[in-house]
Amino acid sequence: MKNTVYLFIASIFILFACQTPKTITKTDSENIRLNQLGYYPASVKQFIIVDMNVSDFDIINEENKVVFSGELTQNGLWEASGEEVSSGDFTVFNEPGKYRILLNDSVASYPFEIKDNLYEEALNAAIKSYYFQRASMPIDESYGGIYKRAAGHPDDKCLYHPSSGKTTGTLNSPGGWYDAGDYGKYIVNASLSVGQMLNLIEIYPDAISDGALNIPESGNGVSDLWDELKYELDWILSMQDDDGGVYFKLTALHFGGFIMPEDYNLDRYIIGKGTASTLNFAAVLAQASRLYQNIDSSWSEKALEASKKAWKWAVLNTDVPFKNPKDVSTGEYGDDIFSDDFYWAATELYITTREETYQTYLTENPIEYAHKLTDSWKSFVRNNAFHSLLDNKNLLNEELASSLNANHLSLAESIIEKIDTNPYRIALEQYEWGSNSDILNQAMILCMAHRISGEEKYLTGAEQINDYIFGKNATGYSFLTGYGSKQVMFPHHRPSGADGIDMPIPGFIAGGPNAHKQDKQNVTYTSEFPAKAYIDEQASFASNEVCLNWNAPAVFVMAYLQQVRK
Ligand code: G3I
Ligand code: 9MR
Repeated sequence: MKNTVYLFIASIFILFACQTPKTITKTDSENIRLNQLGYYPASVKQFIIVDMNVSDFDIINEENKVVFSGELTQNGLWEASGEEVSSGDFTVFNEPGKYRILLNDSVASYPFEIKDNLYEEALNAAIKSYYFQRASMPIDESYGGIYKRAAGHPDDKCLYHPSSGKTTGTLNSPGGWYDAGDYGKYIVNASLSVGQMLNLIEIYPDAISDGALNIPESGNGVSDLWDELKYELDWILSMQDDDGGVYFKLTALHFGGFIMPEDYNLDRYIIGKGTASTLNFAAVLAQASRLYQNIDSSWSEKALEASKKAWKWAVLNTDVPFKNPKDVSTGEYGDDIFSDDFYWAATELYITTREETYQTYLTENPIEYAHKLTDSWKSFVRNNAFHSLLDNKNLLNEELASSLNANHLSLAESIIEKIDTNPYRIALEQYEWGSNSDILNQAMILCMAHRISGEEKYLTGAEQINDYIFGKNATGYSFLTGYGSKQVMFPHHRPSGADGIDMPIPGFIAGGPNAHKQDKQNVTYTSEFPAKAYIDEQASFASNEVCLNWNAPAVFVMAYLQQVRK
């Protein structure tokens, strides 16, 4: 029996090897949507065909010879994109190499690879994008190459805006990362994003080695990811008032022009102080405190003290939302529900201190186990908490541990069900500002489900979703700058726009399709469909900006896949 199978495989191989190469009349077809980086040998390998009447496909190698053939499945109309969709699957073909998909003997896709270590470079770039966002220090040529630049924003004498509660003096609050395409620094978004990546290093402390990123700290004996996160954590730590409350943001009064950081000419202010910023600060510093204990014990102690002090402030100030004052128009990151922020802070404080009062808080104040889409800086804090708890189940009472486990798997199951019924084999039907982060957060949830259950279907789901980011989507773009065949060239990112270099700085996830098109006065969208409401123009801040909290889940998902697939 075994011999017959071998014979069969060998004859197919010979059949393919003897054929004459195909004559391709059209390459880089926009109608074939695939992961433009490719697939790990062991991965699910799917692609999408839109608006073409075809029933089968071939995979061709670099000599244009067919190495695999398969049938397409008709998936029907996708209302979000207005396309007739079919899909192909060549999961069983796992021979490393460079290939294209071929339709009708003549129409070929962008090239892709089947290989080990598929995401290594893209992952490193996605982390290094944070280095390029560093405030208050130059990007030297030895680390930044052509993207070298002078230091911007010393932020050593920031003025207090009255909304901070202070009217005199200045705050020294240097360093940290710029939030996005703008040069602001915002505590809630910083904390959420660092928290998501701390979730990664709690699971895989060695995911990124020392030296992998070529940053100034490379070679110091500490993982470059840990070093990069510490640059932001030190800034976060500087934003606490003496009474324990944490300022909301450090920005100018308004967004400035598309100029380099070093040319920035607006006064920088410390603005607001509220419950969300204080609790998110408490959470991420408690989380970091336990993880950095062996790296810098005195910093770790300081971080925990600051975290506890912040918690105390929040307990006395349970409902202080932040709203932009009349004279301020930089990012608002509005939120007026704090139960999830309390839950995240209590979670991290409990895991780090093991003090029972925090676990009691969690048990007495349960929150819905859900993934609430959009605005992850406010909606995903709960998931950060769940992920930390799932990774420290041994510290929890049995009831809490088992309900979290069951709830996570049923959340993951609901995502899988959506994938199975969606023509693109993804789980997102709603396209809002930063939709790419919604989709990556869904993939992150599936990675966590795989981690706690070991079930392959969750990993498959995470890969199906992640393929979307690299081109299996209704726009055909690969959304990580510098990667893929159809690249984002004009992100709404001030340094990329102002540096005079054609290629944008690599490693940034663009916001993605946004049905609400809040920037439609600045740009002309070409489609009415939500999943196509994206435009690669610098002016499109609502679909083509970059942002800390959009890169963070990309880092988690790619690093997770690298760990389990490579
Ligand atoms: O969800 C509602 C939807 O129900 C409603 O129909 C629609 C109508 O316009 O609005 C939707 O809400 C939008 C929300 O994003 C959804 O995510 C808001 O209009 C929109 O204003 C809001 O945009 C936020 C944007 O800042 C403007 O405040 C983005 O979420 C947020 O990610 C973005 O964050 C900015 C920072 O402020 C500054 N730094 C860059 C960063 C990224 O763009
Ligand atoms: O450039 C700003 C971007 O960094 C912000 O995230 C975005 C959020 O509202 O706003 C952009 O600034 C725009 C402003 O909001 C409206 N007028 C056009 C500005 C961009 O040119």
